[in-house]
Amino acid sequence: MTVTAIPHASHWGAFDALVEDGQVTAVRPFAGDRHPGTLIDSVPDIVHSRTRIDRPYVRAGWLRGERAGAMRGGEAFVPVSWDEAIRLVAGEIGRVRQDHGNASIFGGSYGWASAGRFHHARTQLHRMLNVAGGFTGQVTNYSYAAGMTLMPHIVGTNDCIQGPATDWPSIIDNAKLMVCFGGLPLKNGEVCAGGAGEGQYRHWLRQAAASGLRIVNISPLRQDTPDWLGAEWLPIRPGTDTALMLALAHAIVAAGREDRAFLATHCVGWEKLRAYILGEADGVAKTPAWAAPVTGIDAETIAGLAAAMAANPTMITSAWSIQRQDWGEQPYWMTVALAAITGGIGRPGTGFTFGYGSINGVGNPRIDLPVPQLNAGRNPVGLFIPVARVTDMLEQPGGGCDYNGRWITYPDTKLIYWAGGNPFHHHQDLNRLLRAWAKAETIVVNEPWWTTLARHADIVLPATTTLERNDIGASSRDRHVMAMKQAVAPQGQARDDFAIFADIADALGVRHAFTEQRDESAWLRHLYGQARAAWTRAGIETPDFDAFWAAGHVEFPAPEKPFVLFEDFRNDPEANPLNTPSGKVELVSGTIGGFGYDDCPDHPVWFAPKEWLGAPEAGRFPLHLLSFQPATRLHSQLDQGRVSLASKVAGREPILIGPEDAAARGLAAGDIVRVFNDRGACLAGVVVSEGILPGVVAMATGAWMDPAVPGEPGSLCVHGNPNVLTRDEGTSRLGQGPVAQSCLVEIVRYEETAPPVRVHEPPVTETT
Ligand SMILES: Nc1nc2c(c(=O)[nH]1)N[C@H]1C(S)=C(S)[C@@H](COP(=O)(O)OP(=O)(O)OC[C@H]3O[C@@H](n4cnc5c(=O)[nH]c(N)nc54)[C@H](O)[C@@H]3O)O[C@H]1N2
Ligand SMILES: Nc1nc2c(c(=O)[nH]1)N[C@H]1C(S)=C(S)[C@@H](COP(=O)(O)OP(=O)(O)OC[C@H]3O[C@@H](n4cnc5c(=O)[nH]c(N)nc54)[C@H](O)[C@@H]3O)O[C@H]1N2
Ligand SMILES: [Mo]
Repeated sequence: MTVTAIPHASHWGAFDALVEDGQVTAVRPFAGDRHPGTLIDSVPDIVHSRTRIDRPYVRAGWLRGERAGAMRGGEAFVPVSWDEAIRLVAGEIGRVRQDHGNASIFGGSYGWASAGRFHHARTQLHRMLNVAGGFTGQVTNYSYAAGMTLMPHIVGTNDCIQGPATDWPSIIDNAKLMVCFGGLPLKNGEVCAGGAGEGQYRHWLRQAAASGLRIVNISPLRQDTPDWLGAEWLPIRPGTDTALMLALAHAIVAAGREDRAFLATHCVGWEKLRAYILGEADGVAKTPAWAAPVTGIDAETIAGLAAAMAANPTMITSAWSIQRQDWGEQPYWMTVALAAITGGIGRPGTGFTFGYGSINGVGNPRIDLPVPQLNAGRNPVGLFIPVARVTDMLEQPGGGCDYNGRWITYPDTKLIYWAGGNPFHHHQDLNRLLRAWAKAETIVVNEPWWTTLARHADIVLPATTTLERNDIGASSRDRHVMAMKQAVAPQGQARDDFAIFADIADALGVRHAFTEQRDESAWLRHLYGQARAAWTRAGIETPDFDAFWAAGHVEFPAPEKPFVLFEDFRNDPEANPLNTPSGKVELVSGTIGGFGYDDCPDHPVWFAPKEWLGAPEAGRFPLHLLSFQPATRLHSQLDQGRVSLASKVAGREPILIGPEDAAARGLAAGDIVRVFNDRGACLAGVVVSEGILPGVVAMATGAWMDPAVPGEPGSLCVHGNPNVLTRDEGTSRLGQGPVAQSCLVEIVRYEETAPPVRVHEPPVTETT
């Protein structure tokens, strides 16, 4: 049998798909990737899989007219033809916009979808709904909502989170110390949104290890830095980073080592923040001795680290995780303040950047060039909710929330359309979401797989995977633009999201507005051509589309000199002010103070989280649950692939627990446990680890939620999705970000016979 190698790319790396007899049988890492990851090994399993949706389906009860009020998830699905499915979906969009207005269509559809800049499901959905009159959308993201809402007020930009960061060569050449809140976990470098050509993160961590840079891993988990990095581990109680940062600041100020010149010339509000740190404002000096019982780190260690930070060029980085918790704005604001106090901002290799350890490509040297991008068009409705307020929106039509200085009124949602995201993975308190989900009359989902989301839809439309279509992969953090060539025919009756939406648009009379009369091939040329024009303007020579497609990729040249964030501002703050009201770093923000939010005042403060190990409820639920990013998949994607399946313990999602906490509960490695709190319960498989702070347990996100009784809120998730346990609340009225990491639980051995995990099998379907 002949084997053909087809170049392709994904969020988890670039590869050649090896195709035999119409099947992807294996993958081979992209030859240009010096540090390929292992998640690509799951690709053949997900393309050809029992979990694929073979044809369009409709929920049986929906066909009988059981709509608003129906609890989804437990009923059989009835197969329908594509023509019928398109007619039903277009009919519902038409009916809802006519009877209730376009704002009653919720099309936020948050999620990563697949790599590829044209067939990006969420963008395609937004384009279709926009030409159909608009929809209620979502702003910010689950990754760093609190941070991205805060930073423009503080430093005038989000570049320190999502833009070009002070690069690794600059850190390695100039910093002597790197202080990492949330560590630099190797696992998170396995992915890069949009499709990267190289595992850059692994490369730069190796370079940092070889350079002798002193790295401090401040995290409840030792594994948040790989052993070979030689980092020091400071185990911290979850949710207390702000207290530690305040104490570091106190020790530096008490020693008279703060960078007074920088604080005077480049910052506003230092006096007020200083008074708070010293306790002049509230009578509580934020000393290392004060922070010790809060953080679990002894005062001497804190003072020692503060002295090292004052004496050495220091890069401070905070993982995105530390703001996905109660008052998540505070640790981020305090990170900036600490970098201002140590004076490193805008100097080579020092200062701060968020998320060096959060995703592949942060700090990867790259000339700032645009990548091909599909435009979603303009939303005539213009209504949005902060991304994580989706359950609130469904629960309280006409209600609303504060968000970043404005009031957001929730619409009366009748129709939900999701393509390219998985709220039954990503959202917190999934039992509450399941109840609120019943408010909708119709829920439409495009999905390649029978995910927990697809199982909770009314109309399910089978989408192709990237291997079944042509696309262009690219990320703003990588120097490659990758051809993603079709490797196999669409599986079953699956269709591209673009084709599905083109037909829905057709039924609504707006086909040309949606397609602009281009097919896939014309779109790829068009998007590449637009980006190439920008590259040419920037003086970068690149091949034309045909040459790019034939070669399989384009690689941009590396920049000639290291990039330093805020360098121009540092050198001349008058000539290069920040885009803040003062033009400076706002240690105190008059704008935020003006909002009058008691949960996000005008300067960084320590607030005890609502759920943490220092709280009284810690009696009933004495363990802090971290639900971090999975090493073996991307969120819920690839869960049915070999890499994720191999990591399960007794078929369940693993939970890390320390030896003392395990012994206290009579637990051993390999046991199945019930993890629970008042919000829900799931099963998990025990992994005993020395490298976890006592009182803390950790489970990755993304195991497909598998309720023992589908459709019943509160039913035990037999597979191990931690979001049946997490709390659904905003970080504060400023950012309204999710707070998944602030979560207490208890664990007991599961004594009964554990029900089988069924979510990786198709649900019950009726025959026509
Ligand atoms: N407890 C807890 N929860 C968390 C987090 C946490 O740390 N803890 N992290 C949060 C974060 S940071 C994020 S970003 C979110 C991630 O949440 P999501 O981005 O929603 O997670 P994914 O599993 O990537 O979901 C993408 C969905 O798109 C589908 N899909 C893929 N390709 C296509 C396609 O071509 N067409 C269509 N129609 N569908 C496609 C996939 O099958 C999958 O169901 O999770 C959040 N949730
Ligand atoms: N392999 C893989 N990589 C991924 C993803 C994936 O799904 N799979 N998802 C990607 C996405 S969308 C995102 S947003 C990023 C997220 O990037 P991050 O948010 O940085 O990732 P997490 O793994 O949630 O958290 C990093 C570490 O922070 C630690 N931590 C948690 N709470 C605290 C705390 O209160 N204090 C301190 N000091 N440490 C704490 C945890 O031990 C955890 O391992 O990851 C990306 N990378
Ligand atoms: Mo994320």
